[in-house]
Amino acid sequence: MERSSRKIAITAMMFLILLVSVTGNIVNAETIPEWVKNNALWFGQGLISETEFLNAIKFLIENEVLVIEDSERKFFRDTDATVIIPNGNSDIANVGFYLPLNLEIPVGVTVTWVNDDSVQHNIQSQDDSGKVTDIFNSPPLNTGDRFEYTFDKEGVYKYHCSWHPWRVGLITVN
Ligand SMILES: [Cu+2]
Repeated sequence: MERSSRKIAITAMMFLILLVSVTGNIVNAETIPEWVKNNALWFGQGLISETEFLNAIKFLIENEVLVIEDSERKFFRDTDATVIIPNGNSDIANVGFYLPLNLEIPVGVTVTWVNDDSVQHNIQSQDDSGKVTDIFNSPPLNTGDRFEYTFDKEGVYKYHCSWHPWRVGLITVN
């Protein structure tokens, strides 16, 4: 009897894990409280309802015993990146490098350049010799203007501003 109820409990726990893996990936599974284990056991024995069993799972998620990766949120977090054109960027004597100077991103990320400088700039993709290429080319960007480009291929992309060509930045797409 003891052995068969344990077998049922294992089945219930496997169901729990399956349920979670359908919803998302388990990133972190910490100690499961005794009462939740009991709930799984009782559910397997038909002593508690499905609702009570699901409430136990809900408890694990709400208290971050089971951490589910929110693929939706991950999507938003990983698909945006920003490069700031800082104030003073136009002056060759200044430190005003792009922030960050080398942005590393995974494939599929949309990069937004933001002009925080008091003067106009643009963003032009360039080849290794500094010649403008047609991969991404922004119009003139006034203070506060933004320019977006989505990187769909791996590689190291260099860019500069055609009015201040000594300002070269890098986007590394892995
Ligand atoms: Cu410029």
